[in-house]
Amino acid sequence: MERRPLIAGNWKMHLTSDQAVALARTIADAASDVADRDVMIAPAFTSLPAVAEVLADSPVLLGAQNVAWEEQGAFTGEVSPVMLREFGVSLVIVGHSERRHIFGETDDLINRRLCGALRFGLVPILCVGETLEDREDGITMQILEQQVRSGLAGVEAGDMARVVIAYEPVWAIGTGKTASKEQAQEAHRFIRSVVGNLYEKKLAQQVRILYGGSVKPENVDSLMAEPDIDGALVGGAALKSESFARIIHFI
Ligand code: G2H
Repeated sequence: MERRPLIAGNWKMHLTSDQAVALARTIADAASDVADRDVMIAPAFTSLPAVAEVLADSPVLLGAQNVAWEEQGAFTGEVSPVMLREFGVSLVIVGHSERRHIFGETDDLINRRLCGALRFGLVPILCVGETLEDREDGITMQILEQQVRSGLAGVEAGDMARVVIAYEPVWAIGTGKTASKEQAQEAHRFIRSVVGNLYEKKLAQQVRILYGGSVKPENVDSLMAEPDIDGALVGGAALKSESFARIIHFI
């Protein structure tokens, strides 16, 4: 089953709007020759309108870093899926480990965000991943299974085909440590099997599973060569145009 790769840049809480526009321009240029893969950048909410203008004639997709689940209402500090769509956002990250660990987002909250994204036509990127302690305790796969099952609760097969999953081992995020390609492949294959148990095997074969955690030009080719790795969610290296340009041109 051919799955179209997706390279997604997560800019986290970096860059003013002017800086974001400048970086988006260089990425749009760098991605202009890319036809066989998807490229996405997710700036801070405040930069979305300006970056959307830059990407208007570009194949680069606009993503957001989080989303609420209602169209509007008394949800101070949140941004609705409808508000994101207004600026051409098509994908949204949910359940990033920084949301889970710094802001205390629970599996239930993340599931609500994911279902809200789907309901309003956005593609959710559901992030899952174990901590170093989980790995050392030998419970990596249980944690991944629980996060995948909870994150996808109530999602019907028809919607599941649109969901993207990102495996991001917490110990590899922003630390410079990358999971070995064997560790990443093992986790990706396991996540695909969990999806296969929840839905059909055929559907699991269609779902894109990204790797995230210190992806850089030096390791992207070997990670992408693994059979169950369908793309990358890139943080630090997505903020440098040369690095990200090389990553989107992975071999
Ligand atoms: C993981 C990743 C992007 P980095 O958070 O989601 O960041 O590539 O800096 O580890």
